[in-house]
Amino acid sequence: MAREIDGNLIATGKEFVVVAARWNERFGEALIEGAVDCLERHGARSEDVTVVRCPGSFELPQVAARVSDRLDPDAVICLGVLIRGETPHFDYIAGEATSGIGALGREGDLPVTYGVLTCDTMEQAMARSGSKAGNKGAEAAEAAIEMANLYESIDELA
Ligand code: RBF
Repeated sequence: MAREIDGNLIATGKEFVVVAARWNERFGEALIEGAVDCLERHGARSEDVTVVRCPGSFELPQVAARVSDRLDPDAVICLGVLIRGETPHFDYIAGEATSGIGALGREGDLPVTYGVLTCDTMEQAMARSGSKAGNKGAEAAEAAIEMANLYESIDELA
């Protein structure tokens, strides 16, 4: 039978850094709350979870790279809220944040997960950062737990 590996959702004993952009703060704080709550419910100790706030989503990859290097956690979770305005900035910033976070995950040693909302309206931002229709911060945190355990399982096989 084929060997199968995957990552479990046990966060006990693991360290996480949540990097969060300050823009659209009301929704951003709800994403942070969702992420931290998810990590702790899965067993992470509160002293093993660090929240780092940066100016905006454009800066997420820069700060995520820095904390990966200096704090060496088991995974980094990036959170931000972009709401489409009248300017093309939305697309530029969303593109930079998305490709920068992806590149860091590929090129660095750690899992880096993506909880950046790209919304047309405030209503969408509310729905994606709430507790009823789902909280994308919690989803990104859950992915980070799974990825941290998956990397551990892969390393054990190596
Ligand atoms: N950052 C966000 O995280 N979400 C936004 O919706 C957002 N909108 C912006 C719109 C404009 C026109 C500009 C110039 C910046 C915006 N930023 C936003 C901030 C950006 O990510 C970055 O922090 C700043 O441009 C400073 O480098």
